[in-house]
Amino acid sequence: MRYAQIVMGPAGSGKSTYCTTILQHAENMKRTVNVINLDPAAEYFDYQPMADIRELIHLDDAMEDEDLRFGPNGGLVFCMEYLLQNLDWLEEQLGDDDDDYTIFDCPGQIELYTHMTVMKQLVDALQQWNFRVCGVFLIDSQFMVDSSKFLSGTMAALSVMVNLEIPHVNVLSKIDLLSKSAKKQLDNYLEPDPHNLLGEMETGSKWNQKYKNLTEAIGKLIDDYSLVRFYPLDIRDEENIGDLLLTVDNIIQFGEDADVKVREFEEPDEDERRPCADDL
Ligand SMILES: Nc1nc2c(ncn2[C@@H]2O[C@H](COP(=O)(O)OP(=O)(O)OP(=O)(O)O)[C@@H](O)[C@H]2O)c(=O)[nH]1
Ligand SMILES: [Mg+2]
Repeated sequence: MRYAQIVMGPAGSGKSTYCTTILQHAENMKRTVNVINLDPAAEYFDYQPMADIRELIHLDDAMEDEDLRFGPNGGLVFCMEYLLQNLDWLEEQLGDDDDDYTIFDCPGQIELYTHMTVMKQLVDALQQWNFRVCGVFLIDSQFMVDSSKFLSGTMAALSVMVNLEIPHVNVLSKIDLLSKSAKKQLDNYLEPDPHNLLGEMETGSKWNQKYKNLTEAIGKLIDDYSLVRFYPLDIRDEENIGDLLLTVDNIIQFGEDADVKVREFEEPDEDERRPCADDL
């Protein structure tokens, strides 16, 4: 069995930083994790990628081509479709190790995940190559500290979950940037009670008053089916990073199939044996 995380989220939500953070944490634990950059428009990231889509196609190739002349958004979609047409490239980059663990740093274009089929096709290919895949969807926690934004973030996460149909973890990134009061407010949303949240919204805008019933129905749906949960991530907190990695590992059952490692050691010779209480 092989293991993979697909790291998704809106532009600038912290995907590449998450990959670097998990990679460093794994290295500290003497664990081998690889990161593959799948963002054809990436300009900067801190990790050393095992493979980089820009060697196959770069966003500029799609934008500067005389025949294609894509803008940045269409160009990005084109690049991802190009990747799907050249999956043998990715398969070769991944090699044929067993029990390997790969993190895919994906582009920040939300429609790739919410309703297009590109990522779903990528996931299908990975599954065919024997990967157990977990989706990791990042949302910047700074946008999640009021009820209406929380609900819209939840709906975005939900549409990704429904579109990809894989085990899924939602992460609230950049917790270190929140003020003390914002952090407190965020606590209300980590184990959200939609009724409380909706109570907060009632005094809101005209829009909220008009669509109160709709919002209430959405909140109830999310609550009734326990559909969406968020894990906060503070990249300065090693314990927090370890807990999140453990959550994802459990979801993809990483390590469950591994053989038990038995360390062989020799019994010390009689004369080398240290005296113990029984000898006295
Ligand atoms: N303080 C802080 N800054 C962060 C964190 N995560 C990301 N950032 C910053 O937010 C910016 C965007 O982070 P990236 O990791 O590049 O985000 P991304 O989702 O990969 O962005 P795109 O690939 O452009 O969509 C960078 O300036 C990061 O340094 C975090 O947890 N804490
Ligand atoms: Mg990035």
